[in-house]
Amino acid sequence: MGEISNISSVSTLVEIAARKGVRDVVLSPGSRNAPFIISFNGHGAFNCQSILDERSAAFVALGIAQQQKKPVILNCTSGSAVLNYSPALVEAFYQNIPLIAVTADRPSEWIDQGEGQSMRQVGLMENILIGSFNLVEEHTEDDHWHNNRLINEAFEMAMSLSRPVQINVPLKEPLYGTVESNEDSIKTFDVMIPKASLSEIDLDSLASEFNAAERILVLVAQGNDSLNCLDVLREMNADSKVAILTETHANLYHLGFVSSIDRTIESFLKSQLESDYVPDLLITIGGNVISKKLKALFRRHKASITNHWNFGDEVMDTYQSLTRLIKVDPAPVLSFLKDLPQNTQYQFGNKWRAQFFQMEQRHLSFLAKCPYSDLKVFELINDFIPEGANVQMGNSSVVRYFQLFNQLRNVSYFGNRGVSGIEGCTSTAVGAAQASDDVTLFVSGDQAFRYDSNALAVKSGTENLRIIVINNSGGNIFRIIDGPKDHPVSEGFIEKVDEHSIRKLVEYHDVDYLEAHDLNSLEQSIQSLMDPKRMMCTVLEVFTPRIESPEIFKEYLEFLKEAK
Ligand SMILES: Cc1ncc(C[n+]2csc(CCOP(=O)(O)OP(=O)(O)O)c2C)c(N)n1
Repeated sequence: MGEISNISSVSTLVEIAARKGVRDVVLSPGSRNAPFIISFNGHGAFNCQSILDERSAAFVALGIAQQQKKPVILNCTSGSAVLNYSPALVEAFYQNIPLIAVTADRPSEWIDQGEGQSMRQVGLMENILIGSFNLVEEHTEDDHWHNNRLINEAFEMAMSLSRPVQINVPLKEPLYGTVESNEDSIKTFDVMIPKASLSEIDLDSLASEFNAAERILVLVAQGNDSLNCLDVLREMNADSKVAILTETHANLYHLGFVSSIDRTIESFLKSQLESDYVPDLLITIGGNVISKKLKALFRRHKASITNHWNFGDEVMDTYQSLTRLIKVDPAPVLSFLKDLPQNTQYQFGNKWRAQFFQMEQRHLSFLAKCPYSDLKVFELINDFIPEGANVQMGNSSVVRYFQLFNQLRNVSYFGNRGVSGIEGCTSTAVGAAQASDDVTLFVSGDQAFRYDSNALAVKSGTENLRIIVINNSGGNIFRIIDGPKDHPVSEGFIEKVDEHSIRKLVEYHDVDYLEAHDLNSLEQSIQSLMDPKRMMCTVLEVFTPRIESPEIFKEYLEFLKEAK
């Protein structure tokens, strides 16, 4: 171990972090947090990196934690720097990702006393954190015990609940003193959480609802918990009354599951047929659902959903039909249910699967004739995604286009769908690339890419990052959704048309740049982008037609609708 700060609260936190197994630390420059910068670098247990823009830094940390499924520490100076962490922290909160934001602060007596870079930091972000801790300045042994206890509690909370915490640390000058180590006075404790399981009585009551149901639909959305359900869901999929719908970022691949939900449901939406696709037992697993159309469908027919079981930690009554919140791992429960005798009289699951395959054919025949547009570009992107790739889907229309295409085997999909902000997707992809040896492909809209361009300043560990920016000259989503398109202020204020190329932005950051304007140049440039010999983070800018792309997308939906 090298030199660490002689401020006890700092050295205690750093040592506890090491003992709890945290390895990645994203630091941002500053003086108030210098004791942490010195200690994390000096300790020897940590991989440290420095990122100037705290908003970007926090999203990079999110990307690392998302891939490693382990907490990552963030550390910044006092003042507004802290608030720049908030977009990534709220995203982490809703994606169940453990981030530990260690924020340096002025001593409490100097808050609101005209000091620079000082503000009311304590409890500032409580609403978007699972825990908010404020350390004390250490003058006595009890102060040290108090800090030691709070730090342990904060780490355990973040790790056991898989959500973000803040540890705010008031620091008095001098800030640069160092010592060898104070390990002896530091203690750790851990928390043991029993594995929850349902009683036989509970299982029996679920079994009777499962048996009584004629139309069962299992919907799996974003989340880390669903992977262990894959095998049991595969078996359940053979039950004629059970349909299994998965969103891309659930990362559950099986040919027989109904993925590409929007594409599958378009033809019956708002027709007399739609009620045939509504379950009487809805089982949901995972977090937020991307498909707005599916949510609207189930809400329109909430009266027909006799039972809705949600496997989760908190009440989330997305379809206004919740009857049970089940706070256990879904896999053993589903496993128990799948072994119940099947009733082949009901064909609800088979009906969904037939619809899925029919619409897949329809999708393919439209694409065979589809002119150059956002939709066509996504077809080509999908064709070139290599095995084992980690796909980071940008928000806005990108994630929706991805969901129209079949999920690829051995490809993982991620997206910031906790709160769906566009301000940190590139940084998240940077963090994910750093934490993975596989190719990380990030696809973004042009506005989102401009927003988070500071992400390109991060160079280390991004050799495997490939970025495709769909430049349709602004927020094209607002030409797709009903409402904004024809409004007089839309172009300047909602769609916010922006005709600039992002080339200069990319070149400013010394990142390799490719561009495409049509199908031929796109095919060539994607090949070059995905060339395994390419050893550098590269951005491919794909120019697509701003007006035609949404029109072609609407024609596509019409074509799907016409399916018999
Ligand atoms: C932080 C944040 N601000 C604003 C929004 C609202 N918003 C959603 S999509 C979008 C436009 C995105 O444009 P672009 O990245 O070019 O993608 P496209 O719509 O063309 O797919 C905006 C501003 C948001 N989601 N997050």
